[in-house]
Amino acid sequence: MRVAIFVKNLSVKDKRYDWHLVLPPWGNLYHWRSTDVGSQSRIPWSRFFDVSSLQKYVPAVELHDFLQEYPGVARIDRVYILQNDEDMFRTGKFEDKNQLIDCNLNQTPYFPTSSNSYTGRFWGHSSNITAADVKCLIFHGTMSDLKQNLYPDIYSSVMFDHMEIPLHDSYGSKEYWDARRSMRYSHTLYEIANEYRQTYLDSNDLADHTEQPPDWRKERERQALGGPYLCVHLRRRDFVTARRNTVPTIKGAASQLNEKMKALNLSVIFVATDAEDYEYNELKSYLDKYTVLKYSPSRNVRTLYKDGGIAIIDQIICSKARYFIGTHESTFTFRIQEDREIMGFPSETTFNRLCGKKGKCNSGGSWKIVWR
Ligand SMILES: Nc1nc2c(ncn2[C@@H]2O[C@H](COP(=O)(O)OP(=O)(O)O)[C@@H](O)[C@H]2O)c(=O)[nH]1
Ligand SMILES: [Mg+2]
Repeated sequence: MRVAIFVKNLSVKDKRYDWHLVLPPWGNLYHWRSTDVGSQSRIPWSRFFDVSSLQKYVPAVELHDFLQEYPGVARIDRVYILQNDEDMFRTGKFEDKNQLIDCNLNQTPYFPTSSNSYTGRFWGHSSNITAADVKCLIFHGTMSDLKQNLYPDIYSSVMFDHMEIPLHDSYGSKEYWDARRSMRYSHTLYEIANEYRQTYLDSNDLADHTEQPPDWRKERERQALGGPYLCVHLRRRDFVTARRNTVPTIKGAASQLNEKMKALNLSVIFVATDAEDYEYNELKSYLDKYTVLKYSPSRNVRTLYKDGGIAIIDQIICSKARYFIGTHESTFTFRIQEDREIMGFPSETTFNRLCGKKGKCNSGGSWKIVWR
């Protein structure tokens, strides 16, 4: 999101250069555990997202298209490895900083080669990408402050590593939401989710008022109803230990769901979760008054779309539920809430979360969409 906005601003504000955002492939995420779906690296952006929709927001190309521009081995003119200023984190005194230092090359994933260039993993493309120069940059500031490092008259391609370090210029602004609305999932993932909704949840976009115009730029404020089911995002695994105070036990989650279902007059619960099977079965056993469902992908879908695609299908299904309950401070939950905001669900059906052991908590805040 931050990078899309950054490059979009460059391309709008400075027409002398034909700025493009290069979308590197996905891969090797900590959460992707399946070992029976083939390789989960070098997955092109278009497997998960609708690149042509994003291109209506920012000039963007996939890495494989970028590589086409280079006969033989591609050479990135400069790589910046962004680093936090440890002193600021120690003292708590934060100020803008943009300080170039020589890297300790033993501690970076890039290595000088004999031919005056650097090699490295480069998203699994180590054999056809090199860098002319690698520098470390101690940085504190917002995305737009990075502009001073581009030197477009000298460099035609610049890569930033650790781009999580710069802050949003305006999180939650109209600009943010424009970029977010342009980031749609791939058509096939919507189709798979829609087929599941129709077959198991009696849900479709027409009946649920969850249609999206083909072009996000033509999208207007509207009101969604959602399919006749509640979706819960039940985040487990690392959250169970790392956030023990805000994450409920399975039994606690079930009792909160039982209560909610009574109030909502629904009979179907869709569960999106990274839980182990035994946890899911335990949850189900406490909810026997209701139909409890989980998306189980076919072998074919798993092999093609892998753990990342399955996660997106879960998110799409949850985004179209009549009522949603998420997990506190899970970004997976946040993205579902954003999609629901875009479709126009009433806030009270979106900004809900499971409470921790005490069973009572506030909603966890609501990031409402901004249209104008
Ligand atoms: N299929 C599926 N995967 C999930 C679910 N919850 C978490 N995951 C996986 O775990 C990852 C969680 O990482 P992230 O998106 O950073 O969210 P956070 O860690 O919950 O803040 C997701 O990207 C998925 O790969 C879920 O409900 N369904
Ligand atoms: Mg995470």
